[in-house]
Amino acid sequence: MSDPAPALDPAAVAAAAADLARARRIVVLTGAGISAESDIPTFRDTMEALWKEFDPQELATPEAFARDPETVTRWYDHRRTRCLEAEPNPGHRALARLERVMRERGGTCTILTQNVDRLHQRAGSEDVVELHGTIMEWRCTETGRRVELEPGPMPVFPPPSPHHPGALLRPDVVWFGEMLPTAAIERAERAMHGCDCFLSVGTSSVVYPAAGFIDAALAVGAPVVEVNPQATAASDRVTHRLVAPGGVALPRLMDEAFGAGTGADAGPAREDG
Ligand code: BV8
Repeated sequence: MSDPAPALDPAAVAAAAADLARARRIVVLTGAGISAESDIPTFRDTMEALWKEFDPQELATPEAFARDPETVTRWYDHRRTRCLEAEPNPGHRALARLERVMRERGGTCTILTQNVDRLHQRAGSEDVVELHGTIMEWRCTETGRRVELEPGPMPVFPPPSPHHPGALLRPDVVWFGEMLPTAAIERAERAMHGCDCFLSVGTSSVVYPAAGFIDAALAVGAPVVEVNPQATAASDRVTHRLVAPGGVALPRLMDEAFGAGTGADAGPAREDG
């Protein structure tokens, strides 16, 4: 178990909040850490008992799926049902509020998420780019057609595709070694135009091209706020570090930037917020 995060530094919160309050084109990169408080294990957490002997990076590849489609689809369906049982946490809700506050101010807040759990959307965020796809949709390996899934566990593994004889269903995620969806990259690049404040929340900042957006923000002179209880591969380059869980730091940051009560669950932001 990692050490408890130190208390949130008020000066760091104030400095980050000042940049956030001035911004009108906010981009937020999120990783598995923002869903940790929704009880969804991160990639670096020890895998749960059933899967502890598997390395996620080994399973999240086309090669693993080709070699052992049963094991890979069982792992993804297990994660899918975990995601369905999970609830958005105050960190997700604070980012949904941030999008609403920006809209009220004539600005934008775009989330570039590496996560596949759809908790941002369930928290109310609308401007979300799923860089690595979603575990909630699966597609035919032959036709690419997506299928609606039942909420409960799949009845058979690997699941046969209803769209093509002999084809299987695979999760609609981006595996290591696969290109990110062109539409997602294009949307992310459009969001980065004029970015004037970048948040990086709950990511170890080691997976590319997603982690590259941190340096893209720095390259256009946008302040970068990192929210993470641990140091990351980008910590020495960011502008502000809030060393705390996202569910603690993000509501605090929202309150500081836009007025108390705009944190995670408040109602419409106050005019002077
Ligand atoms: C690509 C979806 C072009 C699936 C994921 C060799 C061959 C091929 C490619 C490469 C190669 N070498 C490098 C690459 C590129 C590779 C890559 O970056 N590898 C890394 C490992 C070096 N990238 C790719 O392959 C990408 N495609 O490059 O295409 C190409 C094509 C062919 C050949 C060359 C190039 C595709 C990458 C996407 C992979 N799919 N997910 C699934 O979910 O199963 S990645 C997956 O892992 C996640 O989406 C995420 O991106 C990554 C895990 O990272 P994090 O989200 O950061 O999570 P992590 O557990 O690491 O960290 C959690 C953090 O949270 C920690 O910092 C922790 O402190 C913090 N935290 C914990 N609790 C909290 C918290 N923070 C806040 N609050 C808390 N409470």
